[in-house]
Amino acid sequence: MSTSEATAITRANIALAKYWGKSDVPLNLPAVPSISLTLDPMCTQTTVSFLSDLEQDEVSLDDQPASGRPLQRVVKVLDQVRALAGISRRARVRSGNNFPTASGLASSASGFAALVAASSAAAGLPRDDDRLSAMSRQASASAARSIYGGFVELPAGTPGDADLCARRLAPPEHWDVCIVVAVLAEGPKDVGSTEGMTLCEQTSPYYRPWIEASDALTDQVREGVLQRDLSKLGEAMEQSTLAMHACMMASRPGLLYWQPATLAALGAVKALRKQGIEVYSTMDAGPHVKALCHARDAERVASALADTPLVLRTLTARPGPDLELRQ
Ligand code: 2P0
Repeated sequence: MSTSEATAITRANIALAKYWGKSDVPLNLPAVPSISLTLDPMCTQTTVSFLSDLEQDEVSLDDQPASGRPLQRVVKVLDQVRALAGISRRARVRSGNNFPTASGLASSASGFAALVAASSAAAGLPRDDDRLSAMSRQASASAARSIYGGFVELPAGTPGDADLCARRLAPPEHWDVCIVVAVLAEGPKDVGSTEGMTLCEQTSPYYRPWIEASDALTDQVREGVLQRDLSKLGEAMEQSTLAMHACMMASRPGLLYWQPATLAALGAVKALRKQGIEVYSTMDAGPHVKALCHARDAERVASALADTPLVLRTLTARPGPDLELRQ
C-alpha cells in the first residue's frame, strides 16, 4: 500500500469590503473586489491521505461522515488535485474546526482553503500559494482569502480568468485591531450565500448599483487598512455591509437575514461610538454582527455587546497568520 499525507491549518476570515455576486459562474469569479481580515484563533485543520487501497473518497467533517452536496464539493476539489498531480488514488479526508458552525463565522472559507492546501501537498504538488488561492476560489470565493494571513484582497474577476487569486495587502502585525463577533442565533441559515447571490443577480433592482458602488467602497477600505485609519475603513465597511444587505432585501422574494437582535447589536456599536470608542460594524449572509475596533478597546466592546438584549455570546479575534502546512 502506498500513502502520502499532509495536514493544513487555515483561518476563518471576515470581509471588510464585501464580495457578493459572480462575474463568471463556472469559474466562480467574483463580480466585485473584496478585502478581508484573516482571524486568529478560529481555524480549520484538515488532513488528507491518498491511499492505494481505498475504492472511494472518505470524508469526515467535525467527526461526522460527509454525504450529499458537502461530499460532492470535497470530491470535486480532490478530482482537480488528482488531475493536476496525475494520480488516481482515492483520499481519506479528516477536517475539523475549532469554532462552532453556528458561530457567525463562515467555515467554508477556511474549510476549502485547508482542503485545497492539504490535498495538493499530499498529492506531491509543490507549494504555490497563488495557485492554492486560485483553486480555493473556485471552490468558494471567500476561501481564496484564507490562504493568506493579515489583510487580504481578492480582486474582481474578468470572465475567463481561471487563475484569479487573492493577494496580501498587509501582514497580521501591520495593525493591532480586533473583531468582536456578536452571536445572535443558533442553527444554519435558510438561504446559503451562493443561492442568495444568484437570487440577487436575477431579481434585485439594486444588484447593478451594488456592483457599481463596490469599487469606490473597496478603495476606501484599502486606504483605511494601509493608513491604519479605522474611521476611514469603518465608514466604508458599514456602507459596504448595508449596500449588500439592501441589494439582498430588494430581491424577489426578499432576502432578509436580519433579526431583532441584529438591530440591537448595530445600535450598541453606534452607542459605543458616541461614547468615543472607534468601533464599526459589519455583517455577512446571516444575522450576526461583527465589530471592528482597536485591540485596546476589544474588552469594552465585547462586554457592551454581551450585555445587549438578545445577544447570545461574543467571540473575539485578532489578525491571524498565513496557511500552515505539515507533511
Ligand atoms: C464575503 N460572503 O466577502 C461575503 C460577504 C458573504 C457575505 O463570501 O458562492 O461562501 O462559495 O463563492 O465564498 C460568502 O460567499 O460563496 C461570502 P461562494 P462564499 O465574505
